[in-house]
Amino acid sequence: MRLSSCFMPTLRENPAEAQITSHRLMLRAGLIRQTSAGIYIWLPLGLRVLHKIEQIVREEQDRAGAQEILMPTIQSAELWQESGRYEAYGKEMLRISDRHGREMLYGPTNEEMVVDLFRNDIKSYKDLPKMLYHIQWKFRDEIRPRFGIMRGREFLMKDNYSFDIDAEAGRISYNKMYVAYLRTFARLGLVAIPVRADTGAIGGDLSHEFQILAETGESTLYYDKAIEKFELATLTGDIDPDSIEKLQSLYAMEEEKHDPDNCPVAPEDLRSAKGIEVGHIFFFGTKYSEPMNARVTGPDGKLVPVEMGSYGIGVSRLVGALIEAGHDDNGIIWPEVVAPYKVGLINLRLKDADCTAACDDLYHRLTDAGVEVLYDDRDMGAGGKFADMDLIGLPWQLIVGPRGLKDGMVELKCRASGAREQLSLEAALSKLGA
Ligand code: P5A
Repeated sequence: MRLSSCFMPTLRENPAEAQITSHRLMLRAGLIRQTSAGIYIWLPLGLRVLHKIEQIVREEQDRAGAQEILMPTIQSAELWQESGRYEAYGKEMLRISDRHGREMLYGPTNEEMVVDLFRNDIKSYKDLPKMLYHIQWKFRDEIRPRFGIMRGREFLMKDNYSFDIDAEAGRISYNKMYVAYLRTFARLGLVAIPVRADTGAIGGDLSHEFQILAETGESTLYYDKAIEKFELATLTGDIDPDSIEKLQSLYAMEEEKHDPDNCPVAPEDLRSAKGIEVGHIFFFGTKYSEPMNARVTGPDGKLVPVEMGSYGIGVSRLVGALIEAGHDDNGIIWPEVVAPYKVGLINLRLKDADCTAACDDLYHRLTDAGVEVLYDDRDMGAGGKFADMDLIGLPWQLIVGPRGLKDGMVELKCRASGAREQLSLEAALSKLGA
C-alpha cells in the first residue's frame, strides 16, 4: 500500500480526551475515531490489526474442535424473558422496539440465542459434545465507557458455547477452551494469567478470567511464578488433562482478594504484576438449558437438560491490550503476527529519480513475494516520516536515501530493539523474506 493514497490520519499531539496510553496511541496512529461515547469507527490500519487478531482467535477455536457460526446482533426479548435475564440484565442492555412494537435488544452476549438454536436441532446425547462460536459485535450500555475501545459500548467479542451430556464431559470442554485461550494469547506474544473469577451476570460456579500482563493494567495480580513455566509447555505440545488441573490449582489472585498473611505461595515464588482482562470463561451447567427447556435424551432414553459453558474473548479490547503491552515513547510496537504491515518502506527523497526508482523496485519485489509493505511515498520531510513510522509501530523500517544508494546500501531498522543495519538491497530483501 502506498501511503500517498492511504487514509492514515496521524496526530502529532496527544488528544485531550485520552487518559491511557493505548487510547492515546490508537487515536494518534489513526487506528480508530470515536463517533459517540464508547462507539468507534475502525480506520484502515486499525481494522487490519483487528482482522489479524480475529483470525488467530478463530484458528485456535477451530483447532480446539469448535465450529464457527454467525448469530445476529439484534435479538428478540422473548428469549431473554424465558431465561429470566431480561429484567436482571438492567440498564446495560440496549432495548429497542421494532415498527410493530415488538421488544428487541442489541445483544450483550448470546447464551439465550444459542440455547434456542440448540434446542430446535439437537435432541440426542449422540450429537454431543458440540462447541459453537461466533465473532460478533456486542453492545453493553456501560455506565462509564472509557479508555477507548478497552471499555467500549460496542465491542467485538468471540463467544463460544459448549454443550455436553453431563458435568464431567462439560468440564472437559471447559478445559479444552482453557488451553485454547493460553495458546491464543501466547501466539499474540502475551503472557496471560488465568485467575479464578466471579461469574456475575453470566452465572455458574466455575470461571476463569484471563489477564494479560502489562505495566499499565487496571488490576493488580498475585500469582505463583510456576504458571508462566506451565504456559510455555502448552505451546510446545499437547497438554494432558492432569496438568491442566494442576495449572488451574496454582495460586493466582486479584489484589482485593489476596491476603499476604494467608498466601499458600512462598514469597520467593510469588509474582505481582498488573493485568488487563482479555478473556473470561464460564461453566454454568444447566442455568439456561433448564428454564429454556433444552433437553437431550441420554443413553438410558431419559431427557436431561444439556450442560453448558460459555467462553469469551474481547477481540477489540485485545488491540488496546497489545498496545499497553507493547509501546515506547515514540509509539506502538506491534508483534509481527498482528502488525498492520510487516515493513514500512521509507523513501527519503521522492524527487530523486534514482531513489524513487529503487524504492518502487523494492516495493514491487517485496509485495510480489507476499510481504506486506506500507510504502511511504509522500512528498514530505524525513523527520515526519520517521515519526509516523515509529508511531504506527510496524516491525521493520526499510529506509532508502540517495546517499546510501550511491554505495548500493539501504538501512533496516527493527522497531522493537531500535537496532539498525546497513545492508545491500539484495541482503535487505532476503532478510525480509523476499
Ligand atoms: C462469555 C462469552 C461473557 O459475556 N458470555 C459469552 C460470556 N463474558 S464477559 O466476561 O462478560 O465478556 C467476555 C470478554 O469480553 C470483553 N468485554 C469488553 N470489551 C470491550 N468493552 C467492553 N465493554 C467489554 N465487556 C466485556 C472482555 O475481554 C471480556 O473478558
